[in-house]
Amino acid sequence: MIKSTVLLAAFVLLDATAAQAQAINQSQMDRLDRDRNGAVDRSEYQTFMTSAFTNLDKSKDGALSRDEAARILNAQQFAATDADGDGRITQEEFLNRVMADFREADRSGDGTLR
Ligand SMILES: [Ca+2]
Ligand SMILES: [Ca+2]
Ligand SMILES: [Ca+2]
Repeated sequence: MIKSTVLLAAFVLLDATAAQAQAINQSQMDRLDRDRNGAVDRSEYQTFMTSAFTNLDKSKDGALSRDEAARILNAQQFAATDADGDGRITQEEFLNRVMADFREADRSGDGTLR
């Protein structure tokens, strides 16, 4: 199904159980699919990721430090997501990255994951 590291990590973050860390299962897809039409569209995905960002930003300064991001990103992923290289991941940088993941996962290019 979805092979995105960041997406998987966000689920881990929100659910924090070993079993859920292994794979994205159907119930997790259902949590993303808010209107229950059987597909996850861009806005549903973005809503989910925005709340994941908010949960990660413990200091509430609008950006993720390396420590805050450590639960979902390794050093390499952090560097790839921190587009301007200032050592902080802003919400914009985070969403740019995860929406790129969405486009990659959306092989059919119809704007939904199903
Ligand atoms: Ca939907
Ligand atoms: Ca922060
Ligand atoms: Ca940055």
